Amino acid sequence: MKNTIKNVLFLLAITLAGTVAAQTTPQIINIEGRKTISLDGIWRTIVDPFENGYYDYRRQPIKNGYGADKDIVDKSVLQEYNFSTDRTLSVPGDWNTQRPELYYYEGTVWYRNRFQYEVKDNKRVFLYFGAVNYEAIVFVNGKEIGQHVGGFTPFNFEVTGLLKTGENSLVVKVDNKRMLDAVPTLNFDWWNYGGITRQVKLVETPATFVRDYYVQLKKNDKSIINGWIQLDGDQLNKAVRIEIPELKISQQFTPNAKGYVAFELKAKPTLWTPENPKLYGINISVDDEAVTDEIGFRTIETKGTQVLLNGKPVFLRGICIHEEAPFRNGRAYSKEEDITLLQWAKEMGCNFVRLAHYPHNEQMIRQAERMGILVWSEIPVYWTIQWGNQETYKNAEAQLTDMITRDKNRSNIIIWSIANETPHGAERLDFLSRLAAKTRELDPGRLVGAAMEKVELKPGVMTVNDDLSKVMDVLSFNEYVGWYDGLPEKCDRVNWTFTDSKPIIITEFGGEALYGLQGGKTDRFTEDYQEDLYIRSVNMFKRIPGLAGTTPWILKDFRSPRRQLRDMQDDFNRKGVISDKGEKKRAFYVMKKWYDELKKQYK
Ligand code: GCB
Repeated sequence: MKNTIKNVLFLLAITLAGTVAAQTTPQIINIEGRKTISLDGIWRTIVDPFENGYYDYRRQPIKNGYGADKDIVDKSVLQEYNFSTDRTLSVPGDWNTQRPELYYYEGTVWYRNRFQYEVKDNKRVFLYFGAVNYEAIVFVNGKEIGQHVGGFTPFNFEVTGLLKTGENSLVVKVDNKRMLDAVPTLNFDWWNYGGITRQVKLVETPATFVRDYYVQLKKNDKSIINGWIQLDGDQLNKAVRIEIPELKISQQFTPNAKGYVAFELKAKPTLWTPENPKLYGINISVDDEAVTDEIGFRTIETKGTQVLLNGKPVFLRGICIHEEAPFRNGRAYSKEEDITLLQWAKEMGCNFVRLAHYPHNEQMIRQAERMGILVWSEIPVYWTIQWGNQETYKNAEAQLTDMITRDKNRSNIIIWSIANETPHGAERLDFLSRLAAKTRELDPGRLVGAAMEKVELKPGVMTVNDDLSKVMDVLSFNEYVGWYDGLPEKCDRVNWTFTDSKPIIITEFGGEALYGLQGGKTDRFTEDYQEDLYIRSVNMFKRIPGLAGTTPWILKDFRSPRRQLRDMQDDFNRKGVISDKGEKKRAFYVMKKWYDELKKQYK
């Protein structure tokens, strides 16, 4: 009884604090460093192309839709769905590669998980999703608790007071329909994998807990660790402690009335570098409940055409990667898959990856950080989205904010990318300038980039002529000389000139090849063509003044419905330097040779 009263008071307190679930709650970062219960596994599903479980025949939302998760107990009652007898899908995972009939499917699939839970006194509980593509509507024990839009970023809802001891029902309506006003929009060159593509967890926290924090070196100062901590709960002025045992740091701070405290700590950490990716264990605690993390310290800046890592010029020996599993070609989500992809990049001599074209899962970035790989992280503002639509802008800004919120403590991320190959125009410039400003407001410590496009000023003279470059820290662009623009020999005839004095990063180049296909050097889709193109591209790069990095397109062949040439593409973009089955093409070794040379030059 005493406990029940305590619990009611506790619930009342957090209700008054305005934190009981209704919408997504502010992102809780570093889920791995907290107490969690996994809800991954085999979920029941209903494929619902007409959204029958959400709308009635007048297209009005229905009260007792599939979210109610009712069992059929009384056979005289008409009920036209039953999760318990329907088919299953694995979570995490895309649906397209789990069931053949869902290969091209775009629309709604309902997911249901019934799980056991024990309500604990004085604990708050949140429901966390790593990512759901594209729209999620979430129901807990029959009640709609909120929605989320955007396929590659995490979100959470507070479910304190909504869960009960015993069996609970969780239903998610997942919809991956492409839409004109969405981010990305209707048209993109990758597979629109639908589903609950990343982990689902319950996160248990004390009444007042550390929700978010930023701990990094002060911009361009190697002797000060600065940052802030944000508490969540009903006692926001509780003391917080930050400990970095290896640096002998243990300090306590008192947050302000909003639960926020900013700090500066004197320290001389060993700097994180690709060669020595040193990470420090760190604990941030309120009372005796600590969040644990591993954080590296480094500086990043530009000087003229150079990128300086810890004050020293670095050449970004990169490769682009899509979040596709190395051998089975669905959405990648496991640590093992991420490690394989990153090991391939390392084997090629990379110290940098461009994680295209959307935020990859958190593990991928953490794993890259442990392996000493720098990261370019991107949001899916891709090709031609609705630049004049304020809702579209808000959507893009929310995805940017969620990405930065999640990954701002990763020392290996050096560039936030806000767009890929977007068409020039006033509305687009305004949209992207606002996004760039937002990026700097959220994280003043990193560089801002976008994959722009090249132009041919006059025959054989190339440049980037884009007003967007004025608001970028790096001059990054895609060029496909020798594939979309002429034959490989064109690379020999091209010279590059730039007016901006900024580091140049070639964010894409390359061409398609079917692994093992032989032919003449101008026969498209042969390895001979691709290899020759890479050799000539590298020679061309050696003539580019101010070149600071390259990320060829792409590490591995990936699925795209735009790639329809039978017996060559078969729904794969074949620009990988590795095939969809993990076989290395000859172009892989061209890059490796060059990157090995560069490694020596930049020692
Ligand atoms: C690009 C896009 C990339 C495509 C690639 C291609 O410029 O940025 O998403 O997949 O070209 O293969 O055409």
